[in-house]
Amino acid sequence: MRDRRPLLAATAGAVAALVYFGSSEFLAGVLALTSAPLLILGQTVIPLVPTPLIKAAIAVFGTNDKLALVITIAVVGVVIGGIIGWIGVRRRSLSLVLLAGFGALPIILQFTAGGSLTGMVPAVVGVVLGCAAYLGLLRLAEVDEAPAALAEVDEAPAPAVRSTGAEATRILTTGETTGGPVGTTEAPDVRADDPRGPDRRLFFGIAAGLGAIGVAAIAAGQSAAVLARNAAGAVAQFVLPRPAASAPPIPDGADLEIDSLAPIITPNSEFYRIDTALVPPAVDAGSWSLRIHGMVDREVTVTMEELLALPLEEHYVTLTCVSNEVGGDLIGNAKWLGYPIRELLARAGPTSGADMVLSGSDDGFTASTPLEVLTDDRAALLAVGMNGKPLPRDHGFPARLVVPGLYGFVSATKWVTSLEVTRFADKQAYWTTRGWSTHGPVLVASRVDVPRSGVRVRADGGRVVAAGMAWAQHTGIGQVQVRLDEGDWQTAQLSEELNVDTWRQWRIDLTGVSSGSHTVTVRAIDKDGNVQISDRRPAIPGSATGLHARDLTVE
Ligand SMILES: Nc1nc2c(c(=O)[nH]1)N[C@H]1C(S)=C(S)[C@@H](COP(=O)(O)O)O[C@H]1N2
Ligand SMILES: [Mo]
Repeated sequence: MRDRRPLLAATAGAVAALVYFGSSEFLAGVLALTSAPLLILGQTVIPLVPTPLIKAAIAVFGTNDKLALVITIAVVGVVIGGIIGWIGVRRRSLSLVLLAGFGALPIILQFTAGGSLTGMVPAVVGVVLGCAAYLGLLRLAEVDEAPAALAEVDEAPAPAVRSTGAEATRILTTGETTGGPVGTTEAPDVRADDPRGPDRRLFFGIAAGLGAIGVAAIAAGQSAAVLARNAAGAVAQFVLPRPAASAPPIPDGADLEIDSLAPIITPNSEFYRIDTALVPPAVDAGSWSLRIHGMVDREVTVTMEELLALPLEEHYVTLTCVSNEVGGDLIGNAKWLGYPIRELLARAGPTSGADMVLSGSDDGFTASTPLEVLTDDRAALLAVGMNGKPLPRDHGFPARLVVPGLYGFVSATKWVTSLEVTRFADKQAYWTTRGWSTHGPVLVASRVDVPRSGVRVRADGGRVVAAGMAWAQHTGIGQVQVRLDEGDWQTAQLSEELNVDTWRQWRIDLTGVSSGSHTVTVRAIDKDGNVQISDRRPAIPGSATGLHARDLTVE
């Protein structure tokens, strides 16, 4: 008869991990604590993940990359739980020490990061319940185990131990691929070769039940956390003042209104989100303040009340991420309401020699922005409003920076709390220490939105409409050219410009298009005559280059 104890113990360990995550996530969610273990582990892992892997994850999971990370951590946790459980077949106390140790990891991480005592509650409860589930399940499984059998394994010669190990590895792999409660599939054959089957069935039933409760509790905890954040109501209760200077009205023809073409103004709910925070920080507007310090004549602190009383300005500015791939959608355009950073810096009086402002946020992110860009006449804003609404929490509530002409990673700090006037020679920002450039001017770029990829196009008498977006923030788009296959570059029609800081739409009627496969390629030229770079270059360190092309099949 095969020794089933490694399987049972590994199952108990895996279930213990689910009970641990489930109870702690649930408690953290319900108590609105930010110390949920999955969250803490995720936040710890993010900075350690190599940038290429982050990029790959974003490419695969898009904005669900954070959910993917949380699930990965939970799965790894369950596998570790299984291995620890299996160790417990022969070394019970070691397995308990390991279970408690892994369970306490988030507590230690949270504590070293200055967490509170109450913050420890979810993980401590999780450890206690997880260990209890493990011991309880083992007891249930071993009711019928003959103590002699245990001793036999303990004293087994090396080859026997190895085979036990191999068996457990096989089982863990099975558990991983089926993803579900390991026991449900194993139970029937356990019963077949074991006359004491019913107890085993009870064991697997309870294990599966506990595991399912654990998974449900994780989901409930995460939802409760989201609800609690939204119910905090800070964003809802925040009333934006009327702008002292409104944005000029949107000109006719600013939006060509073509199906599948990105709208000229991106709704807040569809605006791309990029940040290193697993959960957007919950910043209280009432206690928020911005500190301007460093190489300044006098340190200045601005509270929200003071900020809202200042003459705020509205500006359309297009924001892009440096990691945007050629043809990608990490770009959006919004009407921002805020106060010019230039005015705030003038209050503090930057001293000579300073050439950079290191903005910092509530979540530890930093960005290095050239001082001259923040002091010239462009609409670099400390923004509180986005498309007529307070900033959504994901986009930096209650205040963030928006700087025309620079990629977000060197300028658009969300949840901003400090501006340190300094020098590029002295300080480095978050992404710069990870291989990205120090300065991040936006390159002229364009993409094809229409026809959508994979769509068969009906050529209407040989005529096909192509359309897309083009941007060259703070210089402005001068021209967009399109070509069919290897043909000549043709000039596209442009939407009316909102201002030089925003993107524009383009459209073209391609004529004489034969049926079959074709490629539409686009390139933009800015108002200074800079032609979009056609050489393919990866995003690191200063944005991907290359021309966007779309294949289409004409019927
Ligand atoms: N605090 C904070 N601010 C941040 C980031 C971040 O990770 N943390 N990411 C930056 C990057 S890389 C970009 S592209 C923009 C994206 O802003 P959005 O999420 O509002 O689109 O925010 C910037 N501001
Ligand atoms: Mo970015």
